[in-house]
Amino acid sequence: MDKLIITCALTGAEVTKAQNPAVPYTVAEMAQAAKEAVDAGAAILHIHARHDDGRPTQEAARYQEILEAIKKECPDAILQVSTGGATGMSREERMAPLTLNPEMATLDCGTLNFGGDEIFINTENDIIAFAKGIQERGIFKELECFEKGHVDLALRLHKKGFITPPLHFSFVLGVNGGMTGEERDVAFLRASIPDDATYSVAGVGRFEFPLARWAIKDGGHVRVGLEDNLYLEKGVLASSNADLVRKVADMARQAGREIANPHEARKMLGMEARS
Ligand code: KMH
Ligand code: ZN
Repeated sequence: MDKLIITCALTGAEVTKAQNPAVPYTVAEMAQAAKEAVDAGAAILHIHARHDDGRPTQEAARYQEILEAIKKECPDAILQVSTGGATGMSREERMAPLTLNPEMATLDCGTLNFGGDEIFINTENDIIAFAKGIQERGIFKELECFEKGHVDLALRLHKKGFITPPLHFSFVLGVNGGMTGEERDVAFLRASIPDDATYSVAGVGRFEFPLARWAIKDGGHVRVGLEDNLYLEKGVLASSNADLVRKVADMARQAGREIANPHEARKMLGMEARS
């Protein structure tokens, strides 16, 4: 079986230090969390920007500071910027980090309820605009799908030529408003993508490790991190992003799967070499 690609979602836009003091906000905290996560086995870092007080931002200048600081600590890691940002942000605002030409970016493939009154809006035209902005810069995309309709829409836009291969999906399951992260859910999604597509799972909250275990066995890849889950186990807060990465890396090794380094991950995903 292929080696396991671990992505670490370092901070997200929603979780706070009040919930877990290890959630990084500042540039220095992001860089340190990134280094620890990579040392623990992460090949890809999923990056949101926050202000020092924790407010999420998509400002290119802030992303630039973060990307530079992370690159200094982990020059080989694959840096994946979020174009999801936070709910309520405009399309233009969310696209700003693409101007920095990162190696990888998320492409969110549909709208969903996001708890309370929040709606994470990704209309068909939004998705087409994001896909264009990502692809015309030669950025590698990860197709973020929070439920089956998102997979279907991504495949429809692929058929129409708006989303070009290689197709690499991320099944983000367990959001309050999206699909849950039971085994039957991920099996259904996995069976819905083309045979030559790759995928990673990101289980939110209590779904993080059961989904990881499933994907490790199935030959998929895994995302963990404080954006998705604050706990190492029930009632025990993770003391760092690296804690979560280490746990999934140990699970993989115990199951006989080796961990991919960033170089191997690029090859496995079909990422083009960029100068
Ligand atoms: N923060 C969520 C509203 C992504 O990074 O592309 C969206 C999100 C998805 O986290
Ligand atoms: Zn995200």
